[in-house]
Amino acid sequence: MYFISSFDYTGDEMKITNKKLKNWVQKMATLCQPDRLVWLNGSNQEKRRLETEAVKSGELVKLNEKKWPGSFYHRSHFLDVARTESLTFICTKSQEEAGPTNNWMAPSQAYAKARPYFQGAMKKRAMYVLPFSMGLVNSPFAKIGVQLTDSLYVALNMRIMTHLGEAALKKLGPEGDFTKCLHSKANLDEKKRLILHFPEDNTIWSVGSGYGGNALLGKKCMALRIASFMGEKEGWMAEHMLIVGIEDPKGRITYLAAAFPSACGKTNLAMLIPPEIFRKKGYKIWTVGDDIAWLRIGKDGSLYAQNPETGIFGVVPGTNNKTNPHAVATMRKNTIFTNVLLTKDRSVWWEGVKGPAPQEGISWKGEPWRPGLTDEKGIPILGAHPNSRFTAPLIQCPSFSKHYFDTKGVPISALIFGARHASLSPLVYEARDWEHGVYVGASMSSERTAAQVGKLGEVRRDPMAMLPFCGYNMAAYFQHWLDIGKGLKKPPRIFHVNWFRKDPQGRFLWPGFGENIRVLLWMLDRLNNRVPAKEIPIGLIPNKTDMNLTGLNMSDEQWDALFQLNREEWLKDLNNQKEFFATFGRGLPEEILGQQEKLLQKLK
Ligand code: GTP
Ligand code: SPV
Ligand code: MN
Repeated sequence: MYFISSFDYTGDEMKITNKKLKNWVQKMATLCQPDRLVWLNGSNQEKRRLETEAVKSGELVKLNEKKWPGSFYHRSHFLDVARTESLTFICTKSQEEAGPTNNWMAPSQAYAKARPYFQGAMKKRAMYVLPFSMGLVNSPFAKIGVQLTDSLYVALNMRIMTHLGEAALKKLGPEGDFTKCLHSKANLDEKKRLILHFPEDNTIWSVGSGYGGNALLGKKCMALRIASFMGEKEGWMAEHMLIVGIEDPKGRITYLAAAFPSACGKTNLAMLIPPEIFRKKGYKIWTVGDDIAWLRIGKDGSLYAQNPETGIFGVVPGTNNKTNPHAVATMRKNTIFTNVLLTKDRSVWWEGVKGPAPQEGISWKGEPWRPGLTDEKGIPILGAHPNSRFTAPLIQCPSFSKHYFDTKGVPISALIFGARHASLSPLVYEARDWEHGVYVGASMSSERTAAQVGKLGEVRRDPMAMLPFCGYNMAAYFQHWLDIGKGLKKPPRIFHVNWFRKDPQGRFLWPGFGENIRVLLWMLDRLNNRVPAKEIPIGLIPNKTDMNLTGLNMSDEQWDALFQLNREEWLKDLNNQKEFFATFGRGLPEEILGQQEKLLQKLK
């Protein structure tokens, strides 16, 4: 048996009472052969020690303390800058369980394939043991995970993103079960990279990547893929959704949850600042979550949402004081920046930040950079990678909602699906009822962004923004949505939005960002039956007079351009939907096909 040195632990002695945990750690250490084990307790003292170590090893650069207090810079390997969906697998016993949208491998085959990659992968490295909770530790709905990793960068990110430390261990107790998350960056070889999920074993194995959703296993791997699998069995849902509260002038707060695909505006909507005319009236936005929502039916028959995370792992490019001032404020301190531009004075910069670019710097690729630099084809060389990110504590967000701490979650009045479409979908439309709303979500598509490896801009189907994150067969997932609706006394209304419609010149037709409040307020009016809506084949759209457009100077032509419905384009999309839905075979709920048929009739 491989010898494990005593705990490298500087705080109070941590008691590991859970036998399963001890045995598993021992077994994984035997496989990976680290030279030491470091159990994290989550203390501030420990944080400082790990940061110092990471700076010493070069994993982190300490940023200018005056400009970016408590903050660090990291560059991931230049071939490891986004989630790699083609290397991500759901490893259930039967392929049927994973469904046609997931890559699948049989568990035995997957373990056998990855084991050699982990074999001795942590030689001369530490193995950090990260006990964490997704969800407030004192919530009955929290789920415990333990991640083993050889990356200090990952450990420090997980510390921001999850309830990490002793409290999670205590909650686990001597008998509790946990998601076993094994991670090694190994040698960051793309050819030996695998992100494997074993929902039936409550286990995740990730090897060969050190970045984002591939490596921070509490996030997409556990809180979405594994959690969605658990949710289907236990009667709740794990969704790729922000959670936001809108406070009206009377002080009433209405909560909405919204699913947009990666890099399509969740973080931005979750913390938007209403334009002055709305602020003056007394409207306020409260942020509960920006990426993941766990939803369940409450005792009163309403839908409740909680954010299982503690931090934001947010897109940096394009973030500035005009587009998202609250994100700028959130990242002012205690933040880890990844793959942005590093300047000489140990500050950071990115495309789309306000103000002039620095005269020189080190790009996300680790190469010297200056403004105006182009490649041999004349294409500008970016300082920051389009999927560069900041990791910051959610509590630093000025609009952070104290109701984040409500252990049963916040009551949800409406759900929003959102897409990035240059033309297809209008600015906003409302589904006629829950079943139609489930169809609207199931038939979502969106243009691909830089958040995952693949062709930018390519439209792909992305049901409920969960295509890359659903841990089981999506046909069963659609059924689960329908079933949840039946269990709700008054199901939330469902809307669809598209902030990204473009004019023929390629300019966005809608100003977006803070102005999106106008669309949210129309939704509130709809919820409260204050305004009628106009029925079109795809659903219900606003009358121009029913949306507050004060200060936008919007002409009727502009409004029409935002809502115009191109039947040809929709019929084409319906064909594409049909092909997609056909891949599910007979498992697909008939309601989905029924709704699709209804739409076809209306379009004709
Ligand atoms: P993930 O963290 O990948 O799940 O993404 P997200 O959905 O949280 O996306 P985020 O809010 O970070 O936005 C991604 C990109 O969309 C950024 O470049 C934003 O500037 C841009 N964006 C967000 N909201 C709007 C909007 O209302 N209009 C326009 N035009 N762009 C927006
Ligand atoms: C996304 O891609 O949807 C993200 C970033 O939120 S990652 O954590 O890399 O998945
Ligand atoms: Mn996301």
